[in-house]
Amino acid sequence: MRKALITGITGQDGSYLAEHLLGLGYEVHGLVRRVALEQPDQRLGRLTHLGERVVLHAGSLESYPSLFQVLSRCQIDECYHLAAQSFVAESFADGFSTMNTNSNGTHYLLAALRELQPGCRFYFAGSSEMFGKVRETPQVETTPFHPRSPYGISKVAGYYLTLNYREAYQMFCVNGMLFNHESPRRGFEFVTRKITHNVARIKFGLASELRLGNLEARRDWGHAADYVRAMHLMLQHSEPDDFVIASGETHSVREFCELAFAEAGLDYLDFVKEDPTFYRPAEVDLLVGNAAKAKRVLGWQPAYSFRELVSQMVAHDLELAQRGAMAEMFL
Ligand code: NAP
Ligand code: F7E
Repeated sequence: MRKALITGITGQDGSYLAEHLLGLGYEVHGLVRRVALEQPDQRLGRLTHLGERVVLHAGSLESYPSLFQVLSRCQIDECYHLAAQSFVAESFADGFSTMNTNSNGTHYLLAALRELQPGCRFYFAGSSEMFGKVRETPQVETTPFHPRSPYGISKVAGYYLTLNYREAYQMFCVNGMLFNHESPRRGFEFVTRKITHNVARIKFGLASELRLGNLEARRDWGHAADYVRAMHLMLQHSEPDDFVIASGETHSVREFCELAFAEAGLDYLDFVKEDPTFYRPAEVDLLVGNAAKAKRVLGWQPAYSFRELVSQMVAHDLELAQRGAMAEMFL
């Protein structure tokens, strides 16, 4: 039985990836912060439905010894490194801890793997935020980087660390260059879930308006369930390489609002207010990726359309609201 370790297993992607790997017959291990084991009800919510099927290990990305210990205990074939401070806006508020977790954390993990399990295949969760102020459209694997936030910079560092361990130590290290991907399990601070959550609140009379930042920013939004399949395919390829994963479509935040409110029979113009509080010091205006390489080399294909994604997220949040599960929506 193949064994995989997922860092960031409690997050959106970690939960979908764990499900996918279990379905493929893997033994799935997850690295979590100690506090997650102490407060499972609050912090392991996205894994509840998997019950005892995943083995959790306490460890911290900030501590090389803790990663070393976990990897000493558990022999693995594949390591999916998804843990990160992933909220771009927060990285402007605290760039130092974002850099520390995302860049140094990646370095610690790679160094521990090199020491203990150099044959293990390694996936790094790179991001379209590395392209930032884009130099060409659509963005592909060779598009130059121009990150616009500490988050983007930390991911560029992780990308080059991953590449360096591949080139210097001949380890099977892969960079996924994933564009935005969402789902009903998305964190509430990200714009898509902030919108669908508030559509439901407004529909049920629990809120009267939605304050957002830049409505004209454009993103390439796909579904997380599709994107975790690509992560797995990357580690099955005959050689380590880097791959863009994207839908190939771009939509503005305004369009997302229009569609999400319409799903609930509402007009977004009646509720959405633009609020400079949510503007970023430096914005990424436009992202759209071309995943032709992943489709050609890995045979990857997404199943969800943009409309299906929005519709599923709104339906989920309306159901939560309808069931009176508002407490869960505030988690
Ligand atoms: P997410 O929902 O925010 O999950 C982040 C995960 O990282 C959580 O499990 C979190 O654990 C863990 N984590 C954060 N700080 C940590 C620390 N200091 N030590 C240990 N664990 C820590 O993110 P996601 O959307 O699933 O994204 C997964 C990865 O893909 C991230 O690296 C993200 O940067 C990258 N990415 C995401 C997208 C996207 O659109 N979703 C696109 C490109 C790249 P807690 O539960 O304990 O906080
Ligand atoms: O913002 C604009 C905001 O926070 C999207 C992460 O998963 O994808 C994600 O990063 C856009 C930006 O995601 C609000 O200014 C307007 O232009 O949902 P977001 P993100 O910054 O694109 C990448 C690929 C990752 O790697 C990251 O980990 O929406 N926007 N008004 C807003 N954004 C938020 N959050 N809140 C607003 O009120």
